[in-house]
Amino acid sequence: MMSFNDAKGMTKENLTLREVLDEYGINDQVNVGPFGSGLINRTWIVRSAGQKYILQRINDNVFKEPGAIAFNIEYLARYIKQNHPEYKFAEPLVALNGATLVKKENGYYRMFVFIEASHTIDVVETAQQAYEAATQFGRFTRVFDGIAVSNLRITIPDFHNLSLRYQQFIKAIGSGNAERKAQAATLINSLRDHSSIVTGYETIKTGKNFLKRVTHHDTKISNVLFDDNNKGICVIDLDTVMPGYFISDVGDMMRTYLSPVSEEEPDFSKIVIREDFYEAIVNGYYKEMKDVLTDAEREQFFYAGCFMIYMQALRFLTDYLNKDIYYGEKYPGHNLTRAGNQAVLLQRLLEKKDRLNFIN
Ligand code: GN1
Ligand code: MG
Repeated sequence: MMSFNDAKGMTKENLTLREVLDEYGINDQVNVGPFGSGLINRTWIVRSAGQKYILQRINDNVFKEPGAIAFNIEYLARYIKQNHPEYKFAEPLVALNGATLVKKENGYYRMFVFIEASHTIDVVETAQQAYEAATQFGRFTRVFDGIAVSNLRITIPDFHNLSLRYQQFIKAIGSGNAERKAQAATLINSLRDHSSIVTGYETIKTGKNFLKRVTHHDTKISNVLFDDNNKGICVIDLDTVMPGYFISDVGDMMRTYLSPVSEEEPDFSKIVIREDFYEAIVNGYYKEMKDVLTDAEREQFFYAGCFMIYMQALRFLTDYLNKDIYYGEKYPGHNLTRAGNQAVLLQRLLEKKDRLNFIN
């Protein structure tokens, strides 16, 4: 935790944070420390005058148009105030200049009031947590069901376009680093062998009852706030909210809740599918969304998991072949391990297809 009470000896980064806080009218004594485990944006917790805030810098290599994020959040906030005022919507604070984004030399910042008596978790330990999270993400899409979804801006073009992710993977095999290609040869072949998941996506999305909805696109457990009784409060991290298919949200829950270990686990023998957690995702999501989804969508519930896990495996492996330009690495071969982990997760899920594909 860094104290910002004396400008002397402060790093350039901390001086910038200090300036950002000034733009929100926070000039008191503050303490600032790093927060959370996201891979893309930087996040800090700020303590000032008995109040806690979350401060974030948006990665504008990834989000090339941060204004689109602000537009979407403000658009959604207006809709929710009119139509579901009871819904807890995690809105950013308005800075003194009237905007929800503060631009500095090194990027865009925004800030939230920290919701008291809330916490996040990094690993799903109980089926009940999976149920709570699935309810929250289902509710999020449901409360926006009446909105003109095409008015939302695209914050990352082709973010969950599996066809494009597959093409990028094939391209990386062609142009990527030779040594890394050799290292990854087995995994490359195994992912190529599953390309029918891409064909599946191309077929289902052309169906007229497969709809674009307000989609979160990052439904990992750390994006749900829980209260002290471990009930879900709301969802956070709304940067990737844009029009999308429900398979993105349900699939990313399967990707991140079904196994007791995350994408970071190098011991793949620990990757297993917890069937009761699958059921919890179904029950939580359907509590909110069962009557909203069309028959055509409900038929793809199981496919959602394959879609997202496969896409994440492709993205990690593509990044490994491209020398970690997107995700970075904390140790040599990190993205290869992550990709291998996701490929095993996909395999484990597919093995359970007959047992899990029971709901519609
Ligand atoms: C990134 O930044 P973070 O951790 O919320 C990524 C997701 C991936 C995830 C994998 C904008 O999310 O799509 O699923 O890493 N977000 C972006 O951990 O690329
Ligand atoms: Mg995110």
